[in-house]
Amino acid sequence: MPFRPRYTGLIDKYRDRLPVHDDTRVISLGEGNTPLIRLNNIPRATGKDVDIYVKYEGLNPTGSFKDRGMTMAVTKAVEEGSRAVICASTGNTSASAAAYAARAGITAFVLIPEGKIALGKLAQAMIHGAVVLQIRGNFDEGMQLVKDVGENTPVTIVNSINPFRLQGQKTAAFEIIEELERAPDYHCLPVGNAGNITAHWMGYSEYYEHGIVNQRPTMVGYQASGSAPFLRGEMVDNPETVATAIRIGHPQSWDKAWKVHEESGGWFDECSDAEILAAQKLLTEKEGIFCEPASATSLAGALRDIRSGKIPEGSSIVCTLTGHGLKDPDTAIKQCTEGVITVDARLEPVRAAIVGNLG
Ligand code: AN7
Repeated sequence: MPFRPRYTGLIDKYRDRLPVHDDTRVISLGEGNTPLIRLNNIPRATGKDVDIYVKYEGLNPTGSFKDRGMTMAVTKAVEEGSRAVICASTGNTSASAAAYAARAGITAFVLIPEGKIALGKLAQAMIHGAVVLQIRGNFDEGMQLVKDVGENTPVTIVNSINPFRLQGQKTAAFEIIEELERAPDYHCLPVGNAGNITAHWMGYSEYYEHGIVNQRPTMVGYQASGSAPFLRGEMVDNPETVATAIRIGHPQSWDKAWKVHEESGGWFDECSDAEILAAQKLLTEKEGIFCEPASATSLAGALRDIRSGKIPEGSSIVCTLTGHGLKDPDTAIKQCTEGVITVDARLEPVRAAIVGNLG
């Protein structure tokens, strides 16, 4: 059968800029190449003259940006002869590791905090056949366990401490530059372990150093208030937030992210859970874009900084929407106070409900 795929994933696309060989067996699900969507209604409502774009990473194969890093990490693990990968996760890394391990025909072990990962992510890890270890503890404790067990067990760690992860994730910056034909003025991201903000800066810097662009963005990282070690200036032992993806108190890329902060002239700030959920709802209702709560942190923070003028008028801003809204249906439904209207299966009550809601 003829098969001419239109797009074969980011390793094929950016082969020259990634640590792979011509004969490397690539483990791919067609990740990357996600839409950069210009917001229409939300910028107008700020009353400020700004261009806001969202990079919709929820449209990756497993529904989050983690796939960019996982295609690299699993490709290299297989190349090195590994038969198993392992990660600790707040959910998305485990979903991605499970899928790419399945694709490669190897085993995935995932450590997740019991009761604290969104339903969709748990479903993904389970259905792809990962060995799921729920720990009675949080992500940070799981991460330490993974590091400890990885020392003398034949498993490859695929958390973002694996350098191939960041290599894959830097390609998001390449895509943005190619579409805007320049770097944006500001790039806003949610920050948990701070691997992604570091990877984006690597990508922007690479294109800058190779003369493809003559400017790099100011990098801005937003954290949930209950899980904001970069704001506290020290590790947080009992992180809490509705945005479970970023319920992380001991970021693994601590030093790297402070370097990004310094080199890009950017800043960190925090958003309350209420602000995060409001931004998630705003995006769904005003733009038709559904991201998970953690992802909305980038927009929540950006909107505050646009309104205050910290991000000046005339700026172009990219907000990364790191994961799909369907990952966390429970939180989405809880936010919808209007609920659902139940009626008899007859014309009159249906018509009455429509007329009563035409607004
Ligand atoms: C939707 O899955 O750490 O700052 O274990 O799932 O690079 O950690 C997830 C992180 C943002 C934070 N948005 O990125 C995991 C995990 C979403 C995420 C982040 C995560 P980093």
